[in-house]
Amino acid sequence: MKDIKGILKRLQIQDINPGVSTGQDFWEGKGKHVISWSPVDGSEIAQVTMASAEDYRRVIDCSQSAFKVWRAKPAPIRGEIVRQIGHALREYKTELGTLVSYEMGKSLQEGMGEVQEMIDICDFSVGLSRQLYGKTMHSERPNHRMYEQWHPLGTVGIISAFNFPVAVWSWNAMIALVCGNVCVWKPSEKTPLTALACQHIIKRVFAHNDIPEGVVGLVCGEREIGELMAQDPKINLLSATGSTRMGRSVAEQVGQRLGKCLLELGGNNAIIVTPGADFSVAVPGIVFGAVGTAGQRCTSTRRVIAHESIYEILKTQLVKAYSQLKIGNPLDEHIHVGPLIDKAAVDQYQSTVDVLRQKQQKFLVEPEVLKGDPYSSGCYVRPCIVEVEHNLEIVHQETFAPILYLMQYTDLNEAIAIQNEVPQGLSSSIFTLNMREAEQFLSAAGSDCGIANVNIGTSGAEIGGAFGGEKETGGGRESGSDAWKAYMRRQTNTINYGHGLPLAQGIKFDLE
Ligand code: UN1
Repeated sequence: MKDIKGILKRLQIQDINPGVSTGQDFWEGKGKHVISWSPVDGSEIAQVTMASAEDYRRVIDCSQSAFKVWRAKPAPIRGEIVRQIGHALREYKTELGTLVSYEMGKSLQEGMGEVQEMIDICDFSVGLSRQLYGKTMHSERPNHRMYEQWHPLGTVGIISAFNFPVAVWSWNAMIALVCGNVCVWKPSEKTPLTALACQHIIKRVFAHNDIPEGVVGLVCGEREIGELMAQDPKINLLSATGSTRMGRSVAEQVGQRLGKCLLELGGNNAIIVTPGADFSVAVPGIVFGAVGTAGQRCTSTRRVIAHESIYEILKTQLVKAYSQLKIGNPLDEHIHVGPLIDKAAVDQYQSTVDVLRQKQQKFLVEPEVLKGDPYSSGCYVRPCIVEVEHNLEIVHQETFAPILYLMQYTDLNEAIAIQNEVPQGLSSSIFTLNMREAEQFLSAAGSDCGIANVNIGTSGAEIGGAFGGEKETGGGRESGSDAWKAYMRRQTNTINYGHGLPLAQGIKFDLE
C-alpha cells in the first residue's frame, strides 16, 4: 500500500480542508462539510468545507477584477506562467497521480496518465500562447485594411466530473489562461481533494510571479453552485463535463441568458470489427476501452459490432481476455480494474444488468458485485460482456460501468447505421486492414461522432486533437487543434487609411 498519509501531507491536504480559493488565498466555505471517501478501501480520506452562494460570489467578484490585470499581460507572458504550472505538475506527478487513483479509483497507471495529460496540455498551451492567430482579408474598398483578432472572454467557469477529476479541468483552464481569461473551477463533489491538491500545487507559481488573486479560483460545492454558475451572467463561458442530463440543464439555463457554454457529455461508443481485422490489435483495444477506468470514461467502449464471419472467434477471444483481468486495489500496479466511484454507481450497474436479464439478453461473461476482501468498500464489480439486440432501449443509454454489448452485422453500411443509431456521438472506431472499409467509416456517410479512429480503441485520445462529440454529447470541442477559439471572442476590424469614405457594396451616399 502506498504511503497515502505522506502523499496527502506533501499535497497539503489536511483532515478538514477549506474548499474555496482565489489562488493563494484559501478559506472555509460556509456550505456543508463533505467527506471524501475512497472507493478503493472505503476509508474517509479527508473533509472539505464546501462553498456557499456567498463564497461563490466572492470568488466571482475577485475573478472579475483579476481579469483586468490578467488580460493586460501579453499572451506569451501568460504562456510563461502556464509553463511554470506544467513544471510544478511534473514535480508532483507521482503524488497527484496516486491521489487521483485513490480518490477516484482508476488504476495507478491511469492516474499517472491523467497527470501526464495535464502536463501535455500545459506544453501545448505554452506554444499556443504565441499562435492565437487571426486572419487578414482583402477589403473591397480602396485604402482599407481588414483583419480579425481574438480577445479573451472574461471569466471561464469549469464544471468537471469525477472520472477525470483533474485533466479535464486543465484542458479548459490552461487554454483559457493563455487566451487571457481567468477561471473558476467547480470540481465534482465526489473528488474534491484532487482539485484542492492542484490548487495547492499551482498557488506557488502565483506567489513567485505576483499573480493577483482571482486568476484561478476554486469553489468546491454541490449542485447548487453549478446552478449559480449556469445562471450567472458574470460567467462568460461555462464549460461543463458530465452527464447528458446535467448538460441539458446547464444549456437551458445558460441559453436563457444567451450566454456561452461548452458541453462535453455522455458517449455510447462503438467499435466495428471487420472480417479482415488484426485481432492482436483489436482484442486489447476493445478490452482496454471497455474496462479502463472501470468503464467510467465518456470515451469507454460500450458496444462492439462484429462481422458475422468473425463473430464467434472474436467472442471466444474476448471471453478469454476477460478471464485474465485482475480486479482489485488500483494502487497495485498489476491490477487492471479498480472500483466504481461509489455505491450509487454499483446500483446503476446492477439495475442495467437487471434490465438486460429481464429482456433475456445472454451474458458471455457474467456480471457480479464483488464482496469480501479486498472488495470491502462495496464498489467493485466484475466487467461483463453481453450479447444484445442492437436496438434495445437500454443499449442506447449510457451506463457508466464496465458492461460491454456485443452484436453482429452483415454488411458495413448496416454496421455504420447501428453505430450511429444511438443519441450520443462522442467516439467510435473501426478495426480493419481494408482501406475501403476504413475510408467508408471516416467519410461523411460514415461515423457521426466527434472522434473516429482506425485500429485503435475509442478511449485514450491525445490532447493535440480537438476533443468532443455530436448530438447528445453536446457539440463542444476542448483541448487541442483550434478548440481555443471557444475561449475567445472574435473581433473583425476594418481600418480606412484613405481620404474618402467609400462604402461597401458600392453604395453611394453623397451629401450636398
Ligand atoms: C472523459 O472521459 O471525460 O480520451 C475524458 C480519453 C481521455 C479523456 C476522457 N483522454 O479517454
